Amino acid sequence: MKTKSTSQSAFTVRLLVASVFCAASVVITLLAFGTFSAQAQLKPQVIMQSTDPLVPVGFDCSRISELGIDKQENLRAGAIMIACGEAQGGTPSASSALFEAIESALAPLAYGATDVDLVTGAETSPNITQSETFTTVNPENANQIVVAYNDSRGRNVSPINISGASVSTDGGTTFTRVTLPSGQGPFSNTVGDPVILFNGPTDTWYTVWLDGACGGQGLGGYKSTTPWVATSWTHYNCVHSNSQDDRESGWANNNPSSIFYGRMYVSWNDFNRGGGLFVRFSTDNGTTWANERQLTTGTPFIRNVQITGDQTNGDVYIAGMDEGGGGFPHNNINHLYRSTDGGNTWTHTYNGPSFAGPGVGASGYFACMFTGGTAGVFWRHEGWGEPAAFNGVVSLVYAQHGAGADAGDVYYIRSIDKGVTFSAPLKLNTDATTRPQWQPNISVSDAGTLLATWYDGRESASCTYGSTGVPCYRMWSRKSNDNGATWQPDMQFSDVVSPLPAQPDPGIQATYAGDYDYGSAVLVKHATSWVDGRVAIAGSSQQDAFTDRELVSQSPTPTPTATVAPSATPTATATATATATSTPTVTPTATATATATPTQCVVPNFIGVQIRRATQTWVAAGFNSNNITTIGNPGQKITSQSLPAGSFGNCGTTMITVRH
Ligand SMILES: [Ca+2]
Ligand SMILES: [Ca+2]
Ligand SMILES: [Ca+2]
Repeated sequence: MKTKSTSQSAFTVRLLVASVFCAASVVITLLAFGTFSAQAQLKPQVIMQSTDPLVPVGFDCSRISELGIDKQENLRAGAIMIACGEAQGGTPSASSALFEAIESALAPLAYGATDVDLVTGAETSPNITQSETFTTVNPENANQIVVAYNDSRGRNVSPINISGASVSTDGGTTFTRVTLPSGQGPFSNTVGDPVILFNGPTDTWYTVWLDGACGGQGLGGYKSTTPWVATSWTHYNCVHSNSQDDRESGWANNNPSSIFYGRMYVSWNDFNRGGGLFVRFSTDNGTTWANERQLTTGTPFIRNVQITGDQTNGDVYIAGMDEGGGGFPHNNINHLYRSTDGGNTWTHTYNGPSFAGPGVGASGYFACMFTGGTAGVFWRHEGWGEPAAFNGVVSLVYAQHGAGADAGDVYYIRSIDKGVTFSAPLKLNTDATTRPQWQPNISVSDAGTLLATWYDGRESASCTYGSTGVPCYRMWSRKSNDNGATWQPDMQFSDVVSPLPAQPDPGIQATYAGDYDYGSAVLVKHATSWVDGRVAIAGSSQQDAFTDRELVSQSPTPTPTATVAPSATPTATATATATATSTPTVTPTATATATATPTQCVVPNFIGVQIRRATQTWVAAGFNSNNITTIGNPGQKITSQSLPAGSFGNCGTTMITVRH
């Protein structure tokens, strides 16, 4: 309670200040009044006083461009932009407080199961914003899932804490937001930008955040072997100490048969070094992080989009994006960097073609997907997606501007030569509308299935910031059962069409709705999370992080089958909620083969068989020796297989993964 009242009074002060200084969240004093134009008179030149832990006293606002503060996507940079008068904080919807219930359509048996709200426990306005997710499943126990996200619950506590996590121990059916007795999360003195990794050799979960204890805005965080126990999280040695790190990502090698087993990688942009793209890795299960490599100079600026790796061979990939100087409109270029030696050396393998970035306008550097909110535009998004890699095949999803007034479509490109050349882009959303699709993520399972998921406005005609009465978007997905060679139809993933949430926290950038969602997968399931506006507070739609999962074995067809998790309300087909959109159809890529009558083989039993005998068992059943992946050491016995014994599959193309 003490924390709560402190927080509320701090917010009251802030409101008063904001009314004088136009959304500044700190007390500011102007220097050199004479140099300001009439329009800029309210913008401070130097921050003389600050009660905000995110805004350093003495910060020279004229250094914003030099330090790339305007290009950084983290919440501290956002607070400095607000304090310098270059951006605004959030506000609730200005729309009527009349609450209109969102009509929640019955969840069709499309992709996924029942959505889960990750934000359990009380929410206290205005610090109620949760979004920007990173989801990791324990590869050794798929019942354990941890989602890390930005959580403004502790925006006004001391030390600050804008980082959150929710944990499931029942395979994703339920989640609990990890909360200390104080009412805050366990990640004190961190300011978001979530990464959550599982380190196999030590069975330890590592969060990586922008960490105040690592030089002010460096990289570090907390670790735990029992992530559902809030008090179990302890601070570990910093990944990198710095004051201007931004937009980190992470990946862990969890293949016990790899010579790089247990290695963890963290990539980021360092704005004290020109915005260059860097990567560090730990060879001792997170004890030390001394190995650093520089991938770009920062000229041109290449955003660290996300890092991933190939669990079959240990190769590591970083997707980057050249954002063409930002603003709107602007062009993007996808880049890819690869290491085949455990992070020691890196190759710039791909410099793609230029394409138009998604959005409808910009607030400063960042393009946004919608109009509305205090900045005039909302939901900043540059087109960032996520890479995935398996068996030497590299997948990448991203968003680009659609035709005419269509603010965004999501695309998939595929490389079969470890990221050197890519296929022609495949538009994943097959709708015939001009509605926006944006902010995609993708994961590959250890069985070679891919799940791409994105925000999709095809089921609405318009979106209104914060309005509970205007359904706006739903998560849609598309699955590939053959590592991206062919794709199943695009279908709904989340269960309702969500309103466009507001961002009511005045200490967080007004245009913020989460900058990314990192999906991931293990042998048996894909898991991914998103920001959802279906839960209203004080009559306004606001941001909650939600999650769902798709079983690798789940039938991708809308017809219920025995492999679909039982549902209390099975509906017939995905067309149950369809409006005028076209019926989803399978869109095979040019590489798809069209064998009319494929030869069928019977999947053998692997359970109890030694890893070293796996390939010969597979080949003896008639399958292709190239299409089996083993996880484990040669002498270990197999305990699980991605396809059930006795099932049928095409002898030439069926892929299987078996693990100890
Ligand atoms: Ca579109
Ligand atoms: Ca769902
Ligand atoms: Ca919330």
